[in-house]
Amino acid sequence: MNAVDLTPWRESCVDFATNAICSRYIGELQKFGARGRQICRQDMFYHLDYLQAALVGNEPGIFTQYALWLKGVLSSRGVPAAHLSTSFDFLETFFNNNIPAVQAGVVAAILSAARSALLLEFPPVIYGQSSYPALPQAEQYRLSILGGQHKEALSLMMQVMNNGLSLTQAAVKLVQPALYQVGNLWQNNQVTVSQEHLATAICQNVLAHAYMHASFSPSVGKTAMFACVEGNHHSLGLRILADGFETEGWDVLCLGANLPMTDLVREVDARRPRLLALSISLPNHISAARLTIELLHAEMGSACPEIWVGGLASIYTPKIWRITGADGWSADALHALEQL
Ligand code: B12
Repeated sequence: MNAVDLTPWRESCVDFATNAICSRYIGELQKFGARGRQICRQDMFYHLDYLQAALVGNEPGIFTQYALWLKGVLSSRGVPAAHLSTSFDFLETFFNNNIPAVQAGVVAAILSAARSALLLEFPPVIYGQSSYPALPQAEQYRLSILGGQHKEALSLMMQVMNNGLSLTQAAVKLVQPALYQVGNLWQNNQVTVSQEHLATAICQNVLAHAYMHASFSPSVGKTAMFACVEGNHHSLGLRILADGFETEGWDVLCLGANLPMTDLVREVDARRPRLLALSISLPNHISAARLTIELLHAEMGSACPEIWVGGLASIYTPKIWRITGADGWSADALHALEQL
């Protein structure tokens, strides 16, 4: 059976569930004014995004992980997580009343697994484990980027490179674990969105500076193109990967964050790289990658380059990357370079 496509129902489902939840919790929501309703609505769209990702991946765990992650985010901000299960009830009611029974059954099973995990009080999901051990300096580096200590962060990066680590090793073992930890702290409401942005901006500068000090192998005469799929704004990991390829002698075209699908296809067709690397960070980017790859195959046929996917969304659910139709996957930039 093809994955149920919830797209035609998005607006009506979100309207229904938002109205229902706002009526149920009218007293509690009043203190947030019109914003309360807006946030509720936005959350319903997120629920549907993750529900769709679970359907596309045929992997209910994607939605359960999301529910547990969101429970952590909400509880750390003093929002009772009981609302979550009730929201899922309303989504289930909507689909029971609006889509064929077999499909509604699949949706209901995913929602029900998530509700059970919430009820059983499974611990919150943390999206922040690197596959390589972090360097001892990673903790100091994290403190520097969160404190806005740009020069200190840069000096730690240069120190580990002067100690013999390559640009990619330093990025994966110093910068990456520090940023994963920043994400965990944001999740627990221990750092603000501004601090997260500050930390990212410093890392971008540190990486640009470190690039100037990297060692580069002679050209291997191959070109790779790098892009975040449409909707993905997490471009820093992609940059580390692209810079890593460059140090290995590849010619690199890094197109950065949130590239519209049709523009990407046009660019790939015009430049004909040997390899295309697509980055996916949130589970709803899995569908975007799948659609992009389908479009590339349809437009380019046998001229389509080899395609790899990677990024956070591909790490926590084993083999989920296969759903995208890509030819290869790696957990991080070091792992990717080992496969060249
Ligand atoms: C910085 C950051 C942002 C920045 C990104 C800025 C930028 N220019 O990149 C901004 C502010 C834009 C952002 C926005 C959001 N973010 Co954010 N973000 C992060 C954070 C803290 C760090 C990301 C990062 O750079 N990591 C370090 C890099 C080096 O790691 P990486 O991306 O995994 O990349 C490595 C590998 O995955 C791999 N790789 C990556 N791409 C590819 C591609 C291929 C082909 C291959 C082979 C390998 C590969 O190689 C890389 C290098 O080793 C993460 C925390 C985390 N755990 O990552 C949260 C995080 C990813 N964000 C999160 C969320 C929720 C959001 C928002 C929805 C928040 C919001 N409410 O606005 C939005 C969504 C935006 C969107 N639509 O994409 C959550 C996602 C949770 C989930 N349920 O999946 C996280 C995990 C935070 C958390 N712990 O809760 N975010």
